[in-house]
This record gives sequence, structure tokens and C-alpha cells, in this order.
Amino acid sequence: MKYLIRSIALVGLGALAFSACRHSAPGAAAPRRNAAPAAVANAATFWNSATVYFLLTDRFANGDTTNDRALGRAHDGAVLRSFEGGDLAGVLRKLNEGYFDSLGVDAIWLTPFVEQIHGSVDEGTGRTYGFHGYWTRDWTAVDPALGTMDDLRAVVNAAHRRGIRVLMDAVINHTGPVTPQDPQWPNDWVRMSPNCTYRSYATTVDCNLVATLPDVRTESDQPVELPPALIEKWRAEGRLEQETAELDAFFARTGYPRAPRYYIIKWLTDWVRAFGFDGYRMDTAKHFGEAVSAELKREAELAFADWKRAHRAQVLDSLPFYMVGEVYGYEPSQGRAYSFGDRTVDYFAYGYDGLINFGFKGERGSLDDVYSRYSATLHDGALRGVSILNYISSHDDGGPYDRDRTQPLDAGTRLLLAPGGAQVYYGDELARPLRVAGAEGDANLRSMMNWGDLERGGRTAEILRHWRKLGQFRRAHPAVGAGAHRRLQAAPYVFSRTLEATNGRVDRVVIALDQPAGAKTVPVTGVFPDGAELVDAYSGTRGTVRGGTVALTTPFPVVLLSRQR
Ligand SMILES: [Ca+2]
Ligand SMILES: [Ca+2]
Repeated sequence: MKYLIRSIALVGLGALAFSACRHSAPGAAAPRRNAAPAAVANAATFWNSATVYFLLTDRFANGDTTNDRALGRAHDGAVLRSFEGGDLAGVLRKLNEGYFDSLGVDAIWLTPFVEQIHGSVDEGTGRTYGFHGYWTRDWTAVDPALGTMDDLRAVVNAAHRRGIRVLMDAVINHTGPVTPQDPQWPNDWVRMSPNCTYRSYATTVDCNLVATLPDVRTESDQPVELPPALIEKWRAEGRLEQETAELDAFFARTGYPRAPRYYIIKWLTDWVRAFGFDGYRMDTAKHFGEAVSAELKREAELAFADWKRAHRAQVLDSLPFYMVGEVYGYEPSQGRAYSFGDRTVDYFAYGYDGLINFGFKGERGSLDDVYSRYSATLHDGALRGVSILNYISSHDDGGPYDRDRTQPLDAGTRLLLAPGGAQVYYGDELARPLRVAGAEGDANLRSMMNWGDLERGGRTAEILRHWRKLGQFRRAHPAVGAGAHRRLQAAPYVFSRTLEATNGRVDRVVIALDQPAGAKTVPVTGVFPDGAELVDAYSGTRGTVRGGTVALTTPFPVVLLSRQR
């Protein structure tokens, strides 16, 4: 399994080339800015250098107020637990405004857009709706509060025209909760007990995450019928025949039994085949058997290839379909062996190209200690050839880095200059508050995007400028996230990143932090030779290397050096 997947990942990889533009479709409108570096054609390199923007569609931007109360859902939840109006039209608007380009974003991760339960539940934190997207009612429909199929297609197409990939958040572990409006899926599809106790593999996988969340019998190979409620729904929508014919064709082609997980794999991969999603962020990846992930990945790769064949003008490049897992609690120090206590699993051997790093936000010690360790494991250690995705805040994490947003510039520096992929959670770049009056638990982490703070300018605009400079530098130089790290000076802190490509081209950067305002001298020995003409991307200032250093005068504490092009 492991070797099969890794060899698939290598198909079609070309040499790294830092000079070519990222690919855009011929004749496509609004092509991506062409200052970007090349398609880094190695998947691990690309995803370790990538900036992934994670947004809750319902909380990001409201582009269409007519869908705010879709399906008759009331705004009667606890604080920040109802649908708040954000939608795909809002994401499209921000795409078209160039907001993501300005941050150097390589991929957008959307929360699940499939149709959610219509009702609400109280899990102990107040009445809650499925605004977050993790409470599926129908895997084959777009939730009307977020928009339509056309809205979704417009988002993916607009992103692709700008060279931005789109990751779909895929849920296979559970259905939405049961409510008076949302019947339970049949007992041969889901179990309602026992609750997970998280003491071992079995008590983490074949059990209910929480009492209200029906757990799909993903381990079962027993054939099941479509749930009557779904048959009724599709009949009312006039698409029962088409859906059942497609399922028949899927099971005929694959030879899989009509077991629950295979229906869901069919439904999840249909989105890839129809819209060209570039990857999955797999929800709750450690709560279903890892072999399921490998099955899903294989079908997603076939779907992605089908989409590419049918949409040649929209294909970005040859990067393979990507899958990043939410293995809650995973961090790079665990290498390739996530431990359940009684058993370890190497998720990278089951279709995962990358795993979310739950350790980054809590890293202690100096920045150089963190960066050195990450670089060592990614380049010479257990994680060579795979990728990680670091974050400082996220939708489920009650212990973010700098919860009170007292150091939003420092937070951006830490995250965007770290080895490995960077997950920007919507609003990290605007110091969106992570404490909201009256909000309980994770609702605090899911406030509406604070566009109003940005419109007022001042401090918020200054924070965004910092994140944009770092994000654009990161995008222009894959060495920042994917290069080998070396400390050049302890204080003020100066380090280099070097990414060597197979074709002999090399991307090199030198980064200096904690610098004094005004005149500064940055050591670059061993990275840039005397006489090299450098430019500081943070200030736009240029300088020439003399005696192993470059002297600059800028008002900023950050220096981002590369060769002048
Ligand atoms: Ca709306
Ligand atoms: Ca499960």
C-alpha cells in the first residue's frame, strides 16, 4: 500500500524550476500575477512551502443576503451558533477583489459545503446549527445557506484562474445529529453507541465522538440500502433516478460492496470529478480506519484525473491530488507513528500527503529551536518526502497561540516563516478576536470576519500589511517553507533557507528578525557571495554583499533578502 501510493505521487513530477510562472489556463480571465515562482512540481515541496487559507464559509463574507435564512432555519441559536450569513458568493467576491492573492495564498480550504441538518442541537454549549459544515444531511447537495452548485463552481473556477487551489473539507466519520427535523440514518449505516473513550485504537475509532453524533459504520462491508429519507428527498428534488443510476455505475465499476463507506466515497469523489477540487482536508481522520483513507484517496485520484481530462484548459499543473489529515494531536516529533496508546498508525502510508501539526501553536523554546527541529525532520528525518501544516489558531482549538491577539505581528512572523505549510485561519491576518462576549467554547473561535476593523484602517491595516509582505515573500520563494534551515546569527536572529532543485537551480533566502530601526548589517556568508545584488522584500531596499554582509537602512525590524531578479 505504502509503496503504491508513493509511486503514484511521483507520476508526472518534473524538475523544479524557479523561473517559470505558475501555470494559468490559456485565455483565462484575470491570470495570476506572474511574479510568482514556478510551479514547484514536487508535491511535498509544494505543500511545505504553501500558504493554505482556512475559512468558515458561513463566517467569512456575506455575498447574498437572500440565502441567510435558507431551509427556514431561524437565528435562534446561542451566541455565534446559528447560521450568520456568510456564503460562497462572499468567498467569490473576496477572490475577485484579489484578497487571497495579496496574502500569497496558494490554496483555500473551505469548511464543508454539503447540505447540513435542518434543525439544531444542544451539546451542552447552547442551541447550535450546522453552520460549520460538519453535520451532513446530504453529501450530494450544496447547503442552500451557502449558495448553489453554480456558486461553488464559480468559486473553484475563480480560484483556479488565479492559480489558487481549493481544498474540500471531507467528512466520512459521522452524519449530522438527529433532530426533530433530521431523522437518524438507519442502524445498518450508523451506530449510536458506545461513546469514544479515547483510551485505545478501538475506543477512538468504532464509537461516537460525542453522544449526539451518529458514527458511520465505516468498518462494515455489509451491503445497505439507501436511507428512506434520502430516497424521499431525491424524489422530491427530481433526481432520484439519476442518483441511483450513478450509484449503480459506481458499484459496478469498482466492485465494492454497497457498504456505507463506499456510498460516501462515491459522493465525496463526485465533487472532485465535477468541480476539480485539488485536495481534501480529511475531517476526524483518526476516528475511522486508516484503510478507508487509502480507499478514498485512490478514488479521488481517479476523479481528479477524470476532471483534468474533461477540463484541460483549467488544469493548473501536474501536481497530484493532495490529502491532508486532521489527526487530532499529531505533531512532527511523533514522526510517522501516531500513537493510540495500544497501537501506532503511519497515516502517510494510507494516502495522506500531509498532516495538520497540532503542536506548532504550543511550541516553547526559541524560534531557532523550533525552526531547526522542523527543518531537520522534514529534510533529514522521519518526515522527509511528506508535509506538515502548521497553524497558530483554528476552529476547534481552545488553546491557540496568543489567544488575546496581543502579538499579531509576531504570530505572523512565527507562522509564515516556519518550515512546513502554513495554515492561516481566517482573521489571523486581521487579529480577529478569539474571545466573544456571551460565546461558549469553540464559538469564540468562529466569529464573523472582522472586515469592519480593516475598513477603519489603523492598527488592523498595519497588521495585514505585515502578513501580506511575509505571505508574498513566502509564495515567491518556496525555500521559505520548503528549504533547509540554517542559523547565521543568534541575536539579532538571522537565518537562511536553501531549496535545491533537481535541475541544479537553487532558491536561497536570508531572513533577519529583531533588527533595529534604521541602519542594519545582515550576515549572509555561505548563502550569497560578495558582489551579489540583493533586495529586501519587506522594505523594497536594495543592497550589495560586501565582506559577507549586506548593509541596509530600513525602518522595519524584519528583513527578507533574496537575489534581485
Ligand atoms: Ca448569505
Ligand atoms: Ca468512527
